[in-house]
Amino acid sequence: MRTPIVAGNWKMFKTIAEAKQFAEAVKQQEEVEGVEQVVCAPFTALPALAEALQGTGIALGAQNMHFEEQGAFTGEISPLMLKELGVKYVIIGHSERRQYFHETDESVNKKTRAALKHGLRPIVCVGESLEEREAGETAAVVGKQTKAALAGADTAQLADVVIAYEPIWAIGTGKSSTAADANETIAVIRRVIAEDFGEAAASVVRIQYGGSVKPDNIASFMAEPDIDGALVGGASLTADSFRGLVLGA
Ligand code: G2H
Repeated sequence: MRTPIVAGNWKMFKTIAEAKQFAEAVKQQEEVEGVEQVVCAPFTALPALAEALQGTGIALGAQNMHFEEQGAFTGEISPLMLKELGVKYVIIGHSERRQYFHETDESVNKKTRAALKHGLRPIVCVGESLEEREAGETAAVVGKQTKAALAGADTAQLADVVIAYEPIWAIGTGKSSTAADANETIAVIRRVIAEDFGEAAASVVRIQYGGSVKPDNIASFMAEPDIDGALVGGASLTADSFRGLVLGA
């Protein structure tokens, strides 16, 4: 059995003060069991959140990291720095990073392996563009991205890997994939993992859907057999909406 996982991706939203307000609001809510909850916050808010989220059951996540432990990489943050803050998850290769910051399958692979090496759980993002979808290339594109991201990983580490399938055309657009379509692509991802790492390892990898997930549509995705959770941007920004997502998961 794979534990469902709901992860908020705050993107470049929330100052430290705003992040603390979110945590305070979460503390007023009753805890929800049976769903793993993660908030992936901007680097600047992580130290304050590490403290403020204590006792809430919400784990801390980052949105990116460099693959080296240290070095002359101006503006970058290393896995060791995230570990020191108590970060448990790190989003790797979100489509916005691939599109605006030139991340490639190669850098995604280096970061994924670095995260695993340092005991951080990567949330590896894959997904096709509208053009690729219309050309019937969805399975080939996400299959290639998945294989590239996980190349060289140890089979034993796969239980710590989360994949987020986010069709690019569904991100922040209000257009979500149908649950059945998302499940079909996610099943392809699981099959591709099984090809490289075996059925047993593939069966423990959690695969999320992402792209305009909201409290009122998350249940339809979670009802699908291969969808194990959601990576959520806009609808993860308030404590009420985040709770709605968790209750629906
Ligand atoms: C996709 C998603 C979060 P949103 O980027 O990763 O954002 O839920 O706003 O579409």
